[in-house]
Amino acid sequence: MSRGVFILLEGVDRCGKTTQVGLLSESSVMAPCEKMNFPDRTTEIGKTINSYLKSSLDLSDESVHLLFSSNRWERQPHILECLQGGKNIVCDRYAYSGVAFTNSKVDGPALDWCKACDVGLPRPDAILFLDVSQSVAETRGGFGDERYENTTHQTAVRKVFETLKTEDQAMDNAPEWHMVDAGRSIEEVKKDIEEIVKGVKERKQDTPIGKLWS
Ligand code: Z5A
Repeated sequence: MSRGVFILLEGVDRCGKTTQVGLLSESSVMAPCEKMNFPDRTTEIGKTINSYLKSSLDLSDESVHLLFSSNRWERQPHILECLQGGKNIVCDRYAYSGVAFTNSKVDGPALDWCKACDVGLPRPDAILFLDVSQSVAETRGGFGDERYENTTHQTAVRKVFETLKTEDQAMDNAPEWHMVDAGRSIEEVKKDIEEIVKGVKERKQDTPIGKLWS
């Protein structure tokens, strides 16, 4: 039996990740499929992260970064269990958001420090980066409700994502990166994503599960 594949959707705020993760998880291309998202606000750690994002709790940049990372490590056994059992995973944000949102802060922790906490997590097979201009993202529902949802920070976040892509592309064992134009209609973006995922499955489902950034 082939293992499951691990598809990660990343991007700036309001790029449409949640919408497309939902659609992809219901598509026959990904069946059988488990849908995940980070932060997972349902756990005790996730509840603390939620308070931080809603600005009802203040934490140092390092402290909250470690909580975001820990929130992924607490799901590591389940991720491995799914993949080993032949279940595909589609995930809304992961360690890439973790590094991008922390390292982009003014005087934020160094890139290597940010990455170190997530080294060894299950490695996604592919990152589909939903690319949408900042001006379009800000016209979409709900922008500005939470911490980090401001133009200056989101612009800095984009630059770190670009750096992470460049670093991954220089590594032998890294996820495939695919840039998806997310400024189009929901249906057009969905079709593109499904085509990409078909190819990823063919290339990856008979390879070993990798470890992130190692
Ligand atoms: N964060 C962090 O700091 N460290 C970490 O380790 C991790 C995360 C994992 C919360 O993340 C914050 O946590 C986030 C990063 C930080 N901060 N910011 N910014 P989250 O994932 O829980 O929440 P979010 O980033 O704010 O995601 P979102 O609001 O769910 O946005 P989205 O998933 O990209 O978009 P959406 O919900 O699918 O769509 C937004 C709206 O646009 C909605 O009304 C849709 O109907 C509409 N939409 C979607 N697609 C389209 C298209 N194609 N056309 C037109 N309209 C569309």
